[in-house]
Amino acid sequence: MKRRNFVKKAVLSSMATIIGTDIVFGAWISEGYKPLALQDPDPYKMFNKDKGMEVLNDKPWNIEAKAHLLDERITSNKYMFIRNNGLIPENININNWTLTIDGESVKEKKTYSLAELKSKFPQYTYQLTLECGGNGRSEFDPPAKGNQWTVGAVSCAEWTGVRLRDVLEDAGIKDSAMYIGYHAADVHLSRDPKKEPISRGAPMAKALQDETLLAFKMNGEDIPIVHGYPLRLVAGGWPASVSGKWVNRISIRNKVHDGTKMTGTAYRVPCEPVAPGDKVKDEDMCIIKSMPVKSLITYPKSGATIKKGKKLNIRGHAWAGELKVSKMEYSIDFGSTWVKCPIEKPANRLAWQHFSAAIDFPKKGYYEVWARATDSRGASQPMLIPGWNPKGYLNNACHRIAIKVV
Ligand SMILES: Nc1nc2c(c(=O)[nH]1)N[C@H]1C(S)=C(S)[C@@H](COP(=O)(O)O)O[C@H]1N2
Ligand SMILES: [Mo]
Repeated sequence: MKRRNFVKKAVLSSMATIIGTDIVFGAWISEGYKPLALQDPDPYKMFNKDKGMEVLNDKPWNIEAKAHLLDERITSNKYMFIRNNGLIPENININNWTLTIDGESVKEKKTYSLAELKSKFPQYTYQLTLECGGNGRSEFDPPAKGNQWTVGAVSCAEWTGVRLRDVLEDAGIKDSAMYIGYHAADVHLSRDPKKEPISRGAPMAKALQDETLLAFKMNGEDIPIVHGYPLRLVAGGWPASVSGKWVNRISIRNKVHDGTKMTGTAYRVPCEPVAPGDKVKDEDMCIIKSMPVKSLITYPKSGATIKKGKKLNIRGHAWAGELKVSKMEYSIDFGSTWVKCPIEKPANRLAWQHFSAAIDFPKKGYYEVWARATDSRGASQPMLIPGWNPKGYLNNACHRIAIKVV
């Protein structure tokens, strides 16, 4: 008799994790069979997301929040956007997960287990703003290819881990070091094991900052699988693509990292402004570093109604990449006049900052509330769409909500 191929225990347990409960007769599932619950998965259940989130793509999974869902001071998993370039790794076993530090500019190639990372190095917790470089892409005209993010590809969660710097220094950094590049366990859409979905990085100066973490906790718990469990690089203030999920190797490079989505036009903008629709040569595209100043009105939801004579309380967050937000203003007359409103200090460097205001409206009718942040170097958000670029990155135009006074 032919022996049945049973699914491996690890596969079974990861299927059970995704389904969210034990598969009681799981041992009888034959290899290659996908339980129905996984054939047409409900992303909201699978990833524990709020039903108000918007699925932009399912292969790979890309899911965004709406402005009013981001009202919390610290973003919880339910409202955190998902940006995957490939397939989520399966069969994660934290007991044999390792992180290797290698590259041309490492003094001694070293491999650490998760337990070693946690016990050998001090742990730090920071609130860190992660915004996808393509957040706001949907507004560009002519349109740019890629996920049509509106405003919801941003989060600020609390991350706990060890400093990347401490680990790199433990392995030893040669004078020739210029850049770090991450490698991760996710799978290319083609399932070709030789291809990486994404392998980006950052200059040494960013890698060595206090707040650049190799994180294993998000909001005090294990990082959710889709957000990089069991180990994730978190580099707040830069395009979130630098924050590699499921990281298992970091290379200290003696040149700008040349991994997947580091080269060509990926995560790059024209070095000099171009006219909308212009073709730009690869060599005229520059890597995005710090994200620009931006803000979001998270309360009330656009479309809210208020009684004449009542003040409208608004609130939201503002962030400015590597910089601080030093001024916050709102306008109710389509940007012709602006009123300053209070902006709180960040919980730590690279955390978003909270603002609020109480607004009086002169008479009944339709209004828009526009919000505008200014960074510590004096750069403000543009009122409408900023410089067009071929891939639709860095749209930091003022956020607007509609209000009816009745
Ligand atoms: N390994 C890996 N890391 C990754 C990605 C990915 O596809 N694979 N996507 C990047 C991009 S483009 C973004 S915007 C953020 C999204 O993080 P989140 O899904 O946790 O919100 O992760 C980054 N890190
Ligand atoms: Mo991204």
